Amino acid sequence: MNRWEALREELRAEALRRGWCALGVTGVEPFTEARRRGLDSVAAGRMDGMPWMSAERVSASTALGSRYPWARSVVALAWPYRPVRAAGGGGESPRGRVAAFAMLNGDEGGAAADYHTVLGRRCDELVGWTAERVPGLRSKRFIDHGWAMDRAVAERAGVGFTGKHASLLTTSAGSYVLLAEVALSIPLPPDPPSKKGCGTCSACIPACPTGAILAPGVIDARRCISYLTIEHRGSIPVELRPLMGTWVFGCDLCQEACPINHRLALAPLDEAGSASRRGPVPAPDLVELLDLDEEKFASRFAGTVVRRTGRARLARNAAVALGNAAVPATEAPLRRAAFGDPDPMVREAAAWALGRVVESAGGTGG
Ligand code: B12
Ligand code: SF4
Ligand code: SF4
Repeated sequence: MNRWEALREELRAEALRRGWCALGVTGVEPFTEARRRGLDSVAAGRMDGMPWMSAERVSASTALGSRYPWARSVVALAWPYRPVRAAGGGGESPRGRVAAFAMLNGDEGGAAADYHTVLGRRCDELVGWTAERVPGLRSKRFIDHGWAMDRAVAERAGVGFTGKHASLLTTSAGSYVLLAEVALSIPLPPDPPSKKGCGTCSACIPACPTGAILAPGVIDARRCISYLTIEHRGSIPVELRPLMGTWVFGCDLCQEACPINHRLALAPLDEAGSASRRGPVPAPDLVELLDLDEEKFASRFAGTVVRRTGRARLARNAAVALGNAAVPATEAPLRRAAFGDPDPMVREAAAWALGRVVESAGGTGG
C-alpha cells in the first residue's frame, strides 16, 4: 500500500468514526454522463422554476478538474439521517408531513439544524484532520448548492448507486443520506463505483403521487412535491394540489416505498412531538403553520432548512394540505387566512382550500 492509499484508508476510518456513513474517492476527470443528463433535464424544461439550475451550472458542475486545476482527487461523503414513520390523521387538528432530511440533528441538544451548516462543519473538521497529515493541503468543499453534481460524484466514488427514484442508495443507510464532497490537492486513489442496482424492482415509480418519476432516474422537478413545496415561487398549479396530500416541506414517498430502505435505513424518528416545538417536526399542526406570522416563523425555524422557504410559502403549503385534509373544523382558520393573510399567494391557496373543505362537508352532509 503506497502513502496515498494508506491515507485514503485512514481518512475513511476517521470519517466513519466522526459520523459519516460512507466515504469514497474519485478522480477530477469530467462527469460526462451526468453532464448529458443534467443538460437534457434543463433543455427539456424539467428544471423550470429553478433558474439557478442552468446549463452553465450543469457544465461547470461536471468539470471540477478544469475549474480547480490544482485538484487531484475528490472525496465524496454521505451523512445519514433518520426516516419518519408515516403520519397518522390528527382528528380535528390535521397534521402535515415534513421530509425527514429537515429534521437532521445539529450538535447542540438534538434540535434540528440546517444540513448545509452541519455537513459544512463536519467537512471542515475532516479537512483539518487531513491537513495535519499533509501540510499545504488545498481543498474546496461542495454541499448541495455548491457547483457540483453531488449524486454523480458520490456514485463514481463508490459511495452508492442511483436508484430508479434518482436518489443515491448506500449500503449503510439506504437513500436517507445527504451528500457532500471535497476536492483535494492530493492524488488519493479512486475507489471502484458500486456494482449494485435496483434489479427488477420499480416500486418507487407508482408510489409517486404526481407522476414525477418519468423514467428510471429521471425526475420532472415541476411535478415533484419536493420542488412544489420548497422551491416553487407563486401559486402551486391547481391540477397538482389534490395530489400533494399533506406534505408541507419536501416529500419522502419514493424513498418510503423502497425495499432497500426498508432493510437498510436507520431507525425511524418518532412522529409524536409537540407541533409547536422549535424547528421542524415530522407531523406539524397545519393550522398552526398557516397562522404563523413573520416573527413567529423566524423564531421557530431559525437555523433550520425550513427557514429557506420563508413564511409565505410554508403557509401556502399548509393551506393546500388543509384543502386535502378537508376537516370541517379548519373552516374558520382558512377563512381568516383567505381574507386576512398579508400575502396574496397565501390568500388564494387558503380560498382554494376553503372551497374543498366546504365542498367535502356538503358532500358528507356535515
Ligand atoms: C435540483 C435538486 C433537486 C430538484 C430536482 C431533483 C432531481 N432529481 O433532479 C428537486 C427540488 C425536485 C429535488 C428534490 C429532492 N432532493 Co434534491 N437536489 C437538487 C440538486 C441541487 C441538483 C440535482 C441535479 O443536478 N439534478 C439533475 C439530475 C440530472 O441530476 P441528479 O439528480 O444528480 O441525477 C442523477 C440520477 O438521477 C442519475 N440519473 C439521471 N438520469 C438517469 C437515467 C438513468 C437511466 C439512470 C440509471 C440514472 C439516471 O444520474 C444523475 C447523476 O448521478 C442536488 C444537489 C447537487 N448540487 O447535486 C440536490 C440533491 C440531489 N437532493 C437531495 C435530496 C435529499 C432531495 C429530496 C429527497 C428531498 C426531499 N425529501 O424532499 C428530493 C428527492 C426527489 C427525487 N426523487 O430526486 C440530495 C440527494 C441525496 C441522495 N441520497 O441522493 C442532494 C444530493 C442534496 C445533498 N447534497 O444531499 N432536488
Ligand atoms: S419526492 Fe415525492 S413527488 Fe418527488 S419524485 Fe419522490 S415521491 Fe414523487
Ligand atoms: S423502490 Fe425499487 S426501483 Fe425504486 S429505488 Fe428502491 S429498489 Fe430501486
